[in-house]
Amino acid sequence: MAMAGESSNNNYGDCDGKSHRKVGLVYDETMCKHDTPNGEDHPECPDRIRVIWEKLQLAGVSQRCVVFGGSKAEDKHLQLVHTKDHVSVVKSLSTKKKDYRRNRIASQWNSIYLNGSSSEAAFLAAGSVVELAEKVAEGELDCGYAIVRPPGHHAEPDEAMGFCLFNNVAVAASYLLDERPELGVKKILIVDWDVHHGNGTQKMFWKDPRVLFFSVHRHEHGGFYPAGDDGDHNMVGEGPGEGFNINVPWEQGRCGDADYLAAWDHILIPVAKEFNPDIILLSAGFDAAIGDPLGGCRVTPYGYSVMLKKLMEFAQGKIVLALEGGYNLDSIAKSSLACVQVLLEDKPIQGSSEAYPFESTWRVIQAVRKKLSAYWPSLADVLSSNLIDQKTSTPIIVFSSSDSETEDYADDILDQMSRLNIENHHVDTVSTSWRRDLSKVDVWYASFGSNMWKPRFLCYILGGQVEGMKKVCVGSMDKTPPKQIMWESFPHRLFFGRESSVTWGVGGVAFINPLTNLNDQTHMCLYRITLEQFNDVLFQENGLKVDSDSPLFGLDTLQLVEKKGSIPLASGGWYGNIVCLGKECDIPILTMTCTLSAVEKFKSGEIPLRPPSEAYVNTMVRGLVEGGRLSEEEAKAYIDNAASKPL
Ligand code: Q9C
Ligand code: ZN
Repeated sequence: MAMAGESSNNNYGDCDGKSHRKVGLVYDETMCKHDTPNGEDHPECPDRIRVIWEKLQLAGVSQRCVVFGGSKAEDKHLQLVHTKDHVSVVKSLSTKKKDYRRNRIASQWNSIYLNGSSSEAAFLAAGSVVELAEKVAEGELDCGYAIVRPPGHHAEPDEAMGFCLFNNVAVAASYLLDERPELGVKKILIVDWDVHHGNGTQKMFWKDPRVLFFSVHRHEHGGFYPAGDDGDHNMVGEGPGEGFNINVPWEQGRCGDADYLAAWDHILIPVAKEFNPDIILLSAGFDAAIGDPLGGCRVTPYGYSVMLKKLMEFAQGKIVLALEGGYNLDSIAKSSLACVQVLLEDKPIQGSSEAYPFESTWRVIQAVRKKLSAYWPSLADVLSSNLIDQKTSTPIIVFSSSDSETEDYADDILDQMSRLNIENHHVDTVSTSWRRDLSKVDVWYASFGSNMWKPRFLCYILGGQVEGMKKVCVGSMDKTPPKQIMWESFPHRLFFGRESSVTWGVGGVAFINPLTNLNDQTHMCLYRITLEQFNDVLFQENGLKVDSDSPLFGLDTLQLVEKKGSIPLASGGWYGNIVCLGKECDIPILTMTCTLSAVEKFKSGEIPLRPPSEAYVNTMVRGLVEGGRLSEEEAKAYIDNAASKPL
């Protein structure tokens, strides 16, 4: 454990001959004990904080800071933003003797794993940010960086989410405002530059004008994690908090320094001047960093250093960074070092950025300014056309990530299935009557292709379009998101066949052999949806309208498939074979693949096997990595293996 005494130097401005600010760092090895229960790899891994700490030590900067070990948050402080229930559920995790009890709790939350040390780490993470914020607010320190995990900004009042158990930054903000009025902190600016939207923090201060929450995140019209509308720029807060919530939702990935700095210069900095915060808390995730496996953005250490420098102009430089996400170990270590050098006011970090923001970036910035100008006069001016003409255009997308492997067949199917009355847009009582029955039955839809990537699958439910897709999905009639998501492996052979598809261009698409083989293992992401939604997925996979007056797969067929294992569908097509892989919680697990006779043709060479295109591989790898199933390396090897073995 790092102890305060480890700080080799408490005499600021003389020992090393340079004057610098009094910077606090929190690092505590105990927070490394929070890990997956079964030793599986996960992007939010213990090494994240270790590599940051080691980098700061090797660079000789931690020795110039005041270092603290973590301290545990008090229940009553956690309860300033969380429910009593949530605090006690997290506390109880450590006393559970069996992993399965914790697994059950974890499975009720979105993207959470738990082990026997998760609770301790969560209390330490929150408590450490509280302690550091207190010391900065008191003036004992000028600023600081809490290198903590688990992260916090997705955690909501009553639930853990997105690798986060307690909302560390929100707890610290409420602590200063509600528990330490004598410190005079009346206005707090929370900046969240993690690549994901800080949904939890937003919710906690939604009606609170004392906290200005600013989040810049990859949003993709609600397709990027955490999916939905919460991160939209129209979400400005409510009641007395109206105007004190600012979202800058990127429409695309690949955003880098130029995009982020444009958001700083044209939104955050002018608003911060007007708001004039007493202290800044920074939800410092580094998953928008170049090289991050989840973020897909391109911020450099230099970019982070400039963003931070600009924030240090406010609140007399009182700023507290708390680590949130960031999953490329090298990127987060370098970005963290750049930030601590800025906190220490060392000489500016060297670097350069790409020249211009994306066209979509200017569009987003203009929309945010327009919406927020009602509350912040400094945003009212229209940006000059000279400025917004400076842009990088987005390359034309030449493939679609639609998983519709039947797409080239779609025209044939449309003919065959004219009985589905696909041109008819009206929804009458006949066409919806089957929906009522099927909406009451749950199934697991098991995906092994690009649908493993959740945002891509969600397009079939919520409607919309994610990176790489040519067309917008209409979504299901019932837009309830999957009730549960889980990963499992099945003893089936994954393989790739066909010359090309409209979706992915040249290269094969994924199938599994409907027959089991205990030597094989296919990773699948299971989405718990209704049978009605499953039909809407089938319709969309087959290029059909969702307002059909009969289901493709009804209760009778469900019964049949549970008995027989697999049945071909009337739709024909490449994915017209529904296979039942078993049951989970007494709910049937269904997937779609080719028929057995097609497998025979693949075996004989009558239909050629083909490796998948790069774009298709990337989407599958992304699904496996973001889902926490495999590391990037493992995912690539897994796909590569399936694509290169003979059948
Ligand atoms: N199929 C932070 O960066 N992805 N959290 C889950 C599920 C969750 C990220 C994908 C990403 C959470 C703090
Ligand atoms: Zn994140």
